[in-house]
Amino acid sequence: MKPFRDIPAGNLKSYSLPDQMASHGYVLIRDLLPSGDLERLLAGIAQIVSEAGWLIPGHDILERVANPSAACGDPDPSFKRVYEQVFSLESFHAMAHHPALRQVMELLVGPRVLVHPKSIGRLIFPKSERFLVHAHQDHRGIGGDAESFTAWMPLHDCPAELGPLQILEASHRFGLQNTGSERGFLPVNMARGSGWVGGPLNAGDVLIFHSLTVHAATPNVSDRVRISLDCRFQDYRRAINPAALVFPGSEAGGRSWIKTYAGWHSGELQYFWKRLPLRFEPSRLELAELAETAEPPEMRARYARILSQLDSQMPR
Ligand SMILES: O=C(O)CCC(=O)C(=O)O
Repeated sequence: MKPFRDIPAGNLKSYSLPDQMASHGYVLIRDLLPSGDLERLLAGIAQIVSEAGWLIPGHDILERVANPSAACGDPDPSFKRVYEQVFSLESFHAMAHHPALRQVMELLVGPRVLVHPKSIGRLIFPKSERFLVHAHQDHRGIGGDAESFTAWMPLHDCPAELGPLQILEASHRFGLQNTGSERGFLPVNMARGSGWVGGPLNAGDVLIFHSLTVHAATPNVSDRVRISLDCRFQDYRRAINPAALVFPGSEAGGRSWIKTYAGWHSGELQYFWKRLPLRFEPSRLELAELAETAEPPEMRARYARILSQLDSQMPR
């Protein structure tokens, strides 16, 4: 496989990120995030997974040596219980707002940056094929305007054996590609693009890709849990899917922003998107219609949840 093209963070000014993105569907910026900031978040997450029994005792928890008998992943209930704790960390959400990342996003989308508030933490057990994220395009799940971007960052060095992400270069030029499967994954050999690129991604590196760029995780064949974050960004004048701001899968009593924020020290990053003039796609009117007409019935219930959470969060 061809190695990633990369840009050293110190040399950003020599490149046009929009041009690089338009040509290749991704940009990899090396050494963008300071190791101390990543390590603080890694320590917080490692503490949670260690207390859950996911790590072999007797090692430095930052080394994340996995306890194979605890192996789990989404949607296992044992995984979800631990993930809720990670998702509630103030430092977890703060990473998407890191000034270095914001600066790069401004170079890419302009000054009106919208950070999608639901960053995703990947806690990937080794040798657990069933949790491998296969080839897909984020736009299929994220919706809204296709001109949105994912930033993927490991919180520790991620050599090939830990299962870093790989990218199908220039695949964003082919629009939404046929998946042929319910789960939205693309058969690797049929996905269109100009060849897969990959390689080690280290702490501090940030891999940013277009919402239509095909990408896939590689298997974690090490003995350690891989911990990474993926965060999404766009220009806030472009449409956003309201599902990105609420918890469409959560029935009453499930995950909520109130619960997420319960232990936070600062209000600065809470509900930050309410201050922005957002345009929703689907609109509230369309959501109301979808809540009546969408098929199957579970989708109607989902749209109804999105609308009711949106209305209580951002009354009209
Ligand atoms: O980190 C992973 O395993 C998958 C990440 C991914 O698919 C994404 O960031 O969209």
